[in-house]
Amino acid sequence: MLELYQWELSQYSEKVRLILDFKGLDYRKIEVTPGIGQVELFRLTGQRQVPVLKDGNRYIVDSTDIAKYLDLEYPERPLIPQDAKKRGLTLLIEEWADESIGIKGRKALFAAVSQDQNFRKSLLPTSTPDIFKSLVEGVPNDLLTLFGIGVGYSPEIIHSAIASLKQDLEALTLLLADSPYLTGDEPTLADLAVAGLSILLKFPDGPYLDLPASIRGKGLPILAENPDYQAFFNWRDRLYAQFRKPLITTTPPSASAPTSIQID
Ligand SMILES: N[C@@H](CCC(=O)N[C@@H](CS)C(=O)NCC(=O)O)C(=O)O
Repeated sequence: MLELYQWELSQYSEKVRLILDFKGLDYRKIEVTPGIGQVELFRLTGQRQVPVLKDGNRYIVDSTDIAKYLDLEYPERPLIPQDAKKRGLTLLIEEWADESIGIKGRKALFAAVSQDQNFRKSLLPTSTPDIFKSLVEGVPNDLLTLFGIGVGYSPEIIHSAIASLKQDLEALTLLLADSPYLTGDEPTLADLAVAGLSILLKFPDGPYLDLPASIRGKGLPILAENPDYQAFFNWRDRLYAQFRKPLITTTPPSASAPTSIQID
């Protein structure tokens, strides 16, 4: 069976999970322990980032390379269209999504947890003892790094990331105004990349992530609850309902629930 070395809260891992579900491929998740687990990952693959896909004795690193590998090896339900214009657009949007919402999403999540102590608390894994959850409520924002949430971004960096995410969401909403998918009438890698990478802007409403149910549908209010971008998030909900496999059990947390939260 395919194996995915991942973090549950990683947006690049989510992009690959969505692609695997779209293709109807079964896989086993291997939650990499930040730090020590990444040393092992480095030993196996020569780098320390997730996601990594293991197929037989092959390790494929990087969400884009994984997508291309899967399309080549498992051509059923193609991700990249043949038509030249659509193919070009798909590749362009996929690359853009990695570099824009993928990266800026971390900053939006950092801003969200900085503004909302309950959100911060609910991001902790379900297995965290209540006493520790209460402590986290009182933690000053600049100590968030200790919990692996964000890397201490400055207010200017956050402000500029949010301004540019607003433009991204406006652009995506416009692209989806008169077609069901980003490049036309059929779903492609462009849709799966954009939808999967956008989880940190607003977590999906449904039972898709092995994280506390209280974070479902939550995000930075200025993006997640902004009526201007509602059509985008509705589109994403539809895409998830169509293609993403819900978790079999969500509560109580399964044994594979992540034991730490790391998004960077
Ligand atoms: N270009 C990579 C980006 C992957 C990435 O940024 N992964 C993050 C988690 S979301 C990571 O592993 N960070 C840990 C590190 O850089 O040490 C991809 O598309 O897969």
